[in-house]
Amino acid sequence: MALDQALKPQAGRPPRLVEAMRYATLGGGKRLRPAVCMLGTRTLGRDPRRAVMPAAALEMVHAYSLVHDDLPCMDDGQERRGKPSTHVAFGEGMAVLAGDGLLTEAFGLVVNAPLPDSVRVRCVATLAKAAGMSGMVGGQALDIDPDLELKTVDDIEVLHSAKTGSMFECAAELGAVIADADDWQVQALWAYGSSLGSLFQVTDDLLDWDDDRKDAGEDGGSASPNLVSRIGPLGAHERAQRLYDQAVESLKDLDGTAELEALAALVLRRRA
Ligand code: GRG
Repeated sequence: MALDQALKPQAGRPPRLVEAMRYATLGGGKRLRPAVCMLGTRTLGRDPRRAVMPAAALEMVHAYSLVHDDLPCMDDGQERRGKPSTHVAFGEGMAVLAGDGLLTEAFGLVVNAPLPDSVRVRCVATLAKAAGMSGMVGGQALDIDPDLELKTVDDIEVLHSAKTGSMFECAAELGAVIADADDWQVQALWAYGSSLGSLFQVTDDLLDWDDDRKDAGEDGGSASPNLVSRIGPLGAHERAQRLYDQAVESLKDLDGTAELEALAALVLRRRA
């Protein structure tokens, strides 16, 4: 498995750091972003194995974001994927470094993927944009900025689209780029990833929306704004269905899209 291989203990790699990076990345997680990437490549008629290393890189960037998001200076999450979060298991300093290591090694993985130079360069640029300040990190910055009041549905959607949506858009776009797709195909997959990312976030908010949160106030005491508190559970379910329809509609000019449609249906109906 590419992730296991990328994170192998080796001479020169401090064992405890490798252990923390493996802990954060292996043995859990739905692997949604790599699935989107590899299915994107296959949908466009290429061997999905071409996408293995960029797909593993997407998961490493995702794992890093979860490690850092769980830190006491962010969400202070004590558990992740049913286990103590990385800083609880390894200490804060090691968790920061594990996240840093995952982000850095992810780019190394893309650069070393057995793909044409032009494809690798485009993958690096796309991943950097999605993970960086106009993507996931930017979204997280909006989320923690005490001077920003994110009250309206539009505000929350801007935040979600950057923080969560960017990595789904990136996954789908990488799938197309790796398949040497035409521009219109890249655009179609990007649009699919965009709707899928929003759908994922709505279902995430629905899953988070339990009685404890309602009791604790508008966002249930969470640092992060929840869409369900603004539009209600029914509104959120309707929105999820609309986003699913939109994701499927984005694929209408492509052939062989059953797997991507099934993945969107899985996200629509997910319970975890
Ligand atoms: C700290 C740089 C930095 C970024 C944090 C993505 C993110 C930005 C924070 C994660 C916080 C969070 C729980 C957001 C909700 C959406 C989300 C990304 C959920 C976790 O993704 P899944 O369900 O996770 O795909 P698994 O465990 O299945 O991989």
